[in-house]
Amino acid sequence: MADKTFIDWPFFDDRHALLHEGLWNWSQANLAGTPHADVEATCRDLVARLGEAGWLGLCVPAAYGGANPGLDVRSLCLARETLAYHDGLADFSFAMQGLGTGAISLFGAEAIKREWLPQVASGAAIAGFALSEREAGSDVAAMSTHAKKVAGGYRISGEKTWISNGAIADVLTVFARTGDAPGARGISAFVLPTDVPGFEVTERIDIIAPHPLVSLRFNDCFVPDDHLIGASGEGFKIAMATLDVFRSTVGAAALGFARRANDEALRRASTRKLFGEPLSELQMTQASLADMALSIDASALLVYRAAWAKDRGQPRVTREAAMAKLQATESAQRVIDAALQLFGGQGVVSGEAVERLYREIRALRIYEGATEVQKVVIARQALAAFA
Ligand code: COS
Repeated sequence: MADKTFIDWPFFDDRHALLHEGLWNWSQANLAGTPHADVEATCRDLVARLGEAGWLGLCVPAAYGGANPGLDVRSLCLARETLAYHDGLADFSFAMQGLGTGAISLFGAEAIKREWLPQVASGAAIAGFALSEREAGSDVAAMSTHAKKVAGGYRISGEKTWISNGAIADVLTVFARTGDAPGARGISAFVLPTDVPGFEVTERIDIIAPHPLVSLRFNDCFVPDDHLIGASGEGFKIAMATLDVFRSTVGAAALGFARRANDEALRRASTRKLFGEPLSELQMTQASLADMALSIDASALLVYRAAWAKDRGQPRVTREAAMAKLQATESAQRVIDAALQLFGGQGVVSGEAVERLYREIRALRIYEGATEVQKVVIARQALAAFA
């Protein structure tokens, strides 16, 4: 039985407990056996079903068809944790609706919000976030995609890679260089409907746990002036502020994977006999199970601390979100590895839950800011606070 006692922690309100229970029950009824062979088709289907059931409303503000007045990070984290426990692509499909429109919700023009956010909340439109490039991943300020100011708008040219949903999205948040300012200062954020002429999917990327991931090329794509998000040159800060919201949710997804692995391990330890007794009677098994329980609670405390801090109005949660993502993703990898070890040879059989989790968790230590980036962020914040 999955541990749900954390929902009584003081980080949460009654509405969070209701959300958790409702989404847990929905996931139990709807996500078992989700096919992963054709990831694009599955993600389209998941977005439609998550939208129809009302869960995508958590990804946009209430004024635009959403569930809460603003982006409630505790709700986003609870949703990702619960969906990840049940199915990695369900978590992914949910998360991208939020990340793909986060910058629009936080900084977009009113007309753009009205055009896209209700569609994203209902599942009628799919969203994506186009930041990374071959030479600009961790060092995102090194990007070379550029947007040239022309009459009535901008023309965007360049290439992006590792773009989730890139081939199935209806709308992307795209970051591009405007003007001549170097590094972080010369970047702007745009809304790009993917039916614009010149938009091209150049490559589908097959990864360890299949997801709809692609490389893109923008061939002089025109977007009107009001598709600029925030002010020109503010794109780097907009990207970082958006990641401040969503990095904790990556930690929450890792937490969901870890909780699932832990439950699989507990079931295995209770039922598998070894040397004439249940695996759970062996002290080395108990040590492993104790480490898992400790890691999971430590991660949950950091994830929900970061989410709570953001929800109560703390303007920057860069440090808290970095700690949450780092701790939850790194420790989930260890929890899942230990769970797989308890399964012995059965653990590496394709289709076994722990085998799937082992592949699913790996990318989370890299995307939306690799562990090494989170360490840089935490150290910089500690040094700045001391100065
Ligand atoms: N919120 C608002 N503004 C922020 C911010 C945040 N969280 N973080 C930084 N900024 C601002 C800074 O205040 C600074 O503004 P000023 O120039 O006015 O002082 C500006 O942005 C540049 O910040 P900084 O100097 O820290 O930028 P760096 O180029 O040194 O980058 C790291 C710092 C490495 C932390 C950043 O590039 C990063 O997070 N990289 C990972 C990106 C990522 O997640 N990639 C994956 C793509 S998404 S799948």
